[in-house]
Amino acid sequence: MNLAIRHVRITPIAFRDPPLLNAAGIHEPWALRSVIEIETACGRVGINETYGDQSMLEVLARAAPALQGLSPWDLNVMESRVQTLVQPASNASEFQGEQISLAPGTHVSKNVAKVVNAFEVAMLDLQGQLANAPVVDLLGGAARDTVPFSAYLFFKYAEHIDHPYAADPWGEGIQPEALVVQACRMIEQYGFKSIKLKAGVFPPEQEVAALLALTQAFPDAPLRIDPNANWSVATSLKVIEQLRGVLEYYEDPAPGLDGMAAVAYKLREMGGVPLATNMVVTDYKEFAENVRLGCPVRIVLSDHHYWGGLRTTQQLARLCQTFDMGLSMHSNSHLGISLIAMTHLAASVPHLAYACDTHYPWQDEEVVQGGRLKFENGSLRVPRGPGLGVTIDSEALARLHDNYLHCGIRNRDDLGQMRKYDPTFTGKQPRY
Ligand code: GKR
Ligand code: MG
Repeated sequence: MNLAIRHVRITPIAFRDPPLLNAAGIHEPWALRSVIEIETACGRVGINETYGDQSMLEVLARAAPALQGLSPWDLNVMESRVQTLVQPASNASEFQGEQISLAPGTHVSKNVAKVVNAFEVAMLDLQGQLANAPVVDLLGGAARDTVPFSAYLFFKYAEHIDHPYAADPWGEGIQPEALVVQACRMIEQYGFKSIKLKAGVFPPEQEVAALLALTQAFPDAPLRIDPNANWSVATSLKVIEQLRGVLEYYEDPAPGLDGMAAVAYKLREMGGVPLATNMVVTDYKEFAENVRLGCPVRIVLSDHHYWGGLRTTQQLARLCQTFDMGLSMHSNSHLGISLIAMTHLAASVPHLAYACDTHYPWQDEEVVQGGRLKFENGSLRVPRGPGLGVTIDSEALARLHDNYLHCGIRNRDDLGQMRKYDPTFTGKQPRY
């Protein structure tokens, strides 16, 4: 069997995404991803899913030759070749575009990590097929058979301003009662046990009211709120005063590690809730800085798509354990290949103690054979088949690629989309 890698296919796709509101603006009607297929000379194919913005597609194309001739087992060689081909340019600007970055998926300095992940997961999928073992076993075996996810609620409009297709079934979600209805619907459909509210959109009083309504409706559900750093330190402290005893963790209230530290030090005096982040501890350098400051952030919301893959996220878990910090998972709009990779990874990390984020309920399309993945009681069962345990539905891939070709979007732009609704919207942070 000739296992040398011969072809790398990178297919950009677009799928319907509802008008979800956040600190940067609003989701566009189409979310972008890319599907990676790595094929060996003997015809085996390993797959993965990652970001689909133009800059990511360019960097993936630049790095693809790194895989030529490698065996699926050559992860370390792949990583060093990718490093050589994709070093971030020293004069590269911090963020691409003017909007605030809600996840470091757009951060130039994450290019190497993002590409290593893109190839690593597909190579692990190949390894699993060859060893006839699920990816979770290649990662040391399952610490749990099912992985819990949380109900990820958003303030939202009923329809996109550009009306590219029929309105989604979730309706408008602005007032606290509507958020409770949204939670009921999501929990009924998926069985989630924890709830996260994406905030930083409306005046904090309105968002606090929504959270209090949720805690009344679901008194046993662990709750989180995430304004994506759109609150000042003073506002963050005022909000937590009103949410005393309500939150499981407080996610990215204030901007920057300094802002988070200022909030954390005050919270400690109040014997308070831990801070979690996917914005200020996003790589090992930032992890070290957090430690130097005495760990103001107590929970890292990891994401293998920009941390550099499944194995490095396992190492991150060890570090978190060493410093007595918690670990969970962040998400962006995604489909089933990403979800299943998250599931294998989360199952392999004994230290993971919180339900992971997922945007999955907000999507209704799929690219894997068999269609939408099924949650049981808010959790996904870790597949026991070889590799990732999912394969590509080639008709669906062609359809989603056709969406990409026709949707007219090439980079995620929540700010630009929001300006269609409100031309004066600045997206300046922190807004409140
Ligand atoms: O999808 O609008 C969104 C989220 O705000 C996303 O971009 C964030 O990266 O979910 C993310 C978070 O937890 O910050
Ligand atoms: Mg977050």
